[in-house]
Amino acid sequence: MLFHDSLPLLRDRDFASLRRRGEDDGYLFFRGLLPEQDVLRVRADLLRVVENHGWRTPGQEALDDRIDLEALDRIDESRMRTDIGVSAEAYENVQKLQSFHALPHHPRLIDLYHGLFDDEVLVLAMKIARMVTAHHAVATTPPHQDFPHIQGSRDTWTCWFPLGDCPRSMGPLSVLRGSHRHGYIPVEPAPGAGGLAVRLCPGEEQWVEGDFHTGDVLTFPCFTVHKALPSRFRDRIRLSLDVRFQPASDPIDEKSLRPHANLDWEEVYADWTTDDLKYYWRHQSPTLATWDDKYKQPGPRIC
Ligand SMILES: O=C(O)CCC(=O)C(=O)O
Repeated sequence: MLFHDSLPLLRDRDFASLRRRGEDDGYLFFRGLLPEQDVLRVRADLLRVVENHGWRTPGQEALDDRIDLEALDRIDESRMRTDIGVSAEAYENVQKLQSFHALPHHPRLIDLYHGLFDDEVLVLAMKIARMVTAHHAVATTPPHQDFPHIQGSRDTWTCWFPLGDCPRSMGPLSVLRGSHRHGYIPVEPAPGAGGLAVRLCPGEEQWVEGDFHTGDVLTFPCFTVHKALPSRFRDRIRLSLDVRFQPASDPIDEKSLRPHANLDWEEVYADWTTDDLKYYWRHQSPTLATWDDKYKQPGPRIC
């Protein structure tokens, strides 16, 4: 089944219908929500990091996602961020990019979540870039829910978008339609980002997918089961962002206010040219939630 485009409803500012569709399907997909140039600027910045680490040919066209897999594959697993797809050092350099942190605050995204929540929006400070490669230690993201990993508000929505065209052959996300209605689903260990997979029951097969173009956005609540499709290309890097949004009045886990790397915020901010987004969440005085490890413990599922 292919994604249903909800951009016409957003253009009509019909948030009641968008909320209803989100409740029915467990996802919303928007064709061309973000301006291409804004997305491609971040793509170029990430590819520059990839180039600086020697995994591209120097002088390669700025937006070209082909990589030197042989060079990347020489990196020992212990130095890899296998949940991301490149080395920990490269990922730290991405986490320091102002453009990467700024894009999720795009007015079109804030407007969308403001309408969905009918509340002030809190963008979780922990923002994630995936730089998925065919490195030998990297596995395709398994079917999972975000709630065990993020916790905090049960009204958190994940926003996933590729930094460039990402047809199904390149391994974008796919969602299990209606799966959010089950609430929390017990997990088991699995290879791939997050290290946990939900236990699916026979018949839970309504996977929805699509070819993404630059600017397309997929969003879903934190109980929707989703996974990545496998990439057919060993010599290309799949670049995407996943960022979370919640009503500002809801509690948030403290981890979501930290960088998604072994860095503190001052290290992240070291080369930023403006201050407006530094510690922005402090102005919203978020309430802290209590983390519960039980959601990450493997458990049985009765089908
Ligand atoms: O991009 C991926 O492969 C994983 C992203 C994901 O699972 C998420 O956004 O929750």
